[in-house]
Amino acid sequence: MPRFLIFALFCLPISFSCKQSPRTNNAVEIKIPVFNADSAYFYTEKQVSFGSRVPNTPAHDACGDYLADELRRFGAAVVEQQATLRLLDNSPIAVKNIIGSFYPENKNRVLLCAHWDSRPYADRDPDEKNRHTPIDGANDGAGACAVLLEIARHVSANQPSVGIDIIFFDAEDWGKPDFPPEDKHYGNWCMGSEYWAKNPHAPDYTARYGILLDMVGASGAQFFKETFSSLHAPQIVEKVWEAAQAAGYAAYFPNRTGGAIEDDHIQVMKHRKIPCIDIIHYDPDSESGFASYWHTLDDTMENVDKNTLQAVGQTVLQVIYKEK
Ligand code: AHN
Ligand code: ZN
Repeated sequence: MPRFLIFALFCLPISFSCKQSPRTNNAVEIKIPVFNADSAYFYTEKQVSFGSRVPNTPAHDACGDYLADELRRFGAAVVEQQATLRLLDNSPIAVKNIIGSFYPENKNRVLLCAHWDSRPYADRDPDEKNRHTPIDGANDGAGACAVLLEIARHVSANQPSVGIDIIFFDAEDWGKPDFPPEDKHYGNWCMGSEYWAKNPHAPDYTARYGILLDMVGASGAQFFKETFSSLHAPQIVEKVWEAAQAAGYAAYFPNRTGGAIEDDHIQVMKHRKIPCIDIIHYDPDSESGFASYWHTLDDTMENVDKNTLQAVGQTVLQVIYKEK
C-alpha cells in the first residue's frame, strides 16, 4: 500500500472525530446547582425568629448582623452600609444596607437584591386593633433574603461566569400606612435602596442587570411580568421567564402582565442606570393586588411554602449559571 494511503486512512477517523466534536470543546460547561428549599426555609425561619426587623429595634440590628455574618461565612466581601435617614416627622432611623460581593475581580456582574426590613405596622390587618403592630414579614422580606442566602451558598461553592453582588436593602417598608396617620411617623417605600442607589458602596458601581425578589415564598404564589420591569428591562424579563420554563417552573411564571409596583428596582434603575426587574407576588385581578396576608399579622411562617421558594431560587440559579 502506498505510504500516502496509509497516512490518509490513519487520518480519516481523526478528522471525522474532530468535525463531530463540539466547537466549545475547551470551554467548561458549567453545571446548574440544585437549589435547596429546606435550607432557604431555615434561613427564613431564622430571620423571623429575631422578631419584626423594624429599624431602631434590637431585633433589626441582630438580624442585620446575622445576614452579614452569613454572607461572610460564604466567603463574600461584605460592606455594611450604615446611614441615618429621616421619617416625615423628621425622626431619625438607623438603617443598614448589606452588600455581599462574590468574585469581585470579575467585571461582568449581576446584582441580586431583596429588602430585609419588616413593615412597622400591620395596616392591612382585618382586625383594627392589630394595625399598629409590626409584622413578622415571613414573606414580605425574610423569604426573599433567604432565597438569596441559599443562592450565595451555591455561588461560593461553584463559580459562575459572572461575578455576583447580593444586596439586602433596608427600610423598604416604611410607606404611608393605610390607616389615617395621626402623626407623621412614617416614611416612604424604598428608602434604603434609594440611599444605596445614590451612594453606592463602591464608586460608580455597575452591573449588567439586577433581579429584585419581593414576596417569593407564599403558597400558591405566581409571578406575573411586573410592568416597570417589562418597560425598562424587557430582555431581562424574557431571560428570567425563559429560565423558569427551562427549570420546569413555567406554572409559577406565567406569561402574563402584572401590576406596576413601586419597589427597590425603580431606585436601582433610576439612580444607577442598571436595568433591574422585580419578581414579585402580585396579581392585578385580586382585590388589593397583593396576597391576603400582605401587611397583616398573617405574614407568618405558616404562609411560607418550600415549593415556591424552590421555584424562584432554582429559576434565579438557572439564570446566573447560564450566563457566559
Ligand atoms: C407599593 O405598595 C406602592 N409598593 C409596595 C412595595 C412593597 C411593600 N413590597 C413589599 N412591601
Ligand atoms: Zn411590605
